[in-house]
Amino acid sequence: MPKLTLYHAAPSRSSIVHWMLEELGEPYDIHLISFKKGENLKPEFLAVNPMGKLPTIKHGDAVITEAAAICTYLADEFPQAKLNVPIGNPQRGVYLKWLFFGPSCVEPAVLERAFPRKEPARPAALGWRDLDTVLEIVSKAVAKGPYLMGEQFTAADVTIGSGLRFGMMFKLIPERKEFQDYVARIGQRPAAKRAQDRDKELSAQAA
Ligand SMILES: N[C@@H](CCC(=O)N[C@@H](CS)C(=O)NCC(=O)O)C(=O)O
Repeated sequence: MPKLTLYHAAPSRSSIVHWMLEELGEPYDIHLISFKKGENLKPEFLAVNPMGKLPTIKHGDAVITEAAAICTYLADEFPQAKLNVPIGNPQRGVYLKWLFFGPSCVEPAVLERAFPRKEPARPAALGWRDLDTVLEIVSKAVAKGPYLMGEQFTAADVTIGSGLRFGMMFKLIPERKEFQDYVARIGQRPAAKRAQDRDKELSAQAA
């Protein structure tokens, strides 16, 4: 079986993929990258990911970057973990919508609020419209529960859930009750706890 390697720094967006790998239950290696030492911008790592960004994974000879793409890839590549909604299932479109909604709408809307422009752009010109609209849509989706796709926990919960968790932690997303309940619910999953505990250790070691 091709080897799976996560290029990782804790805590960072690669923690999203760390959790996803724990959910998968497949063997994987962690290759730590120190931002402090600038290892992500050294030639050895830029040869793997020219963006110099984490998360990055290697699966055999394939390099995959972008957290949501990695989670989508892993869920499809290891369907036995039941973290995807497979092609042919009528719910697949909604599942993909949530996987894209994180990096296309939630993250840019949050960062735009955190780092406002001098000249506000027209909401219609922005793919994510505005943060209030985005948060309202996510609130309604997570309030139903238990998961975004209903009873099935999927890769979309790993990406959207991580975004909400980190967003609230850094006070970039308001602590609405429906977000808190959802993040607490998915944070109870054994895989989430394993990834978070290991990340705490890794972060303490790196400090
Ligand atoms: N669009 C990327 C963003 C990845 C990203 O910005 N990662 C940060 C860590 S949280 C990083 O690698 N920063 C290092 C740098 O830009 O030098 C994704 O969603 O995976």
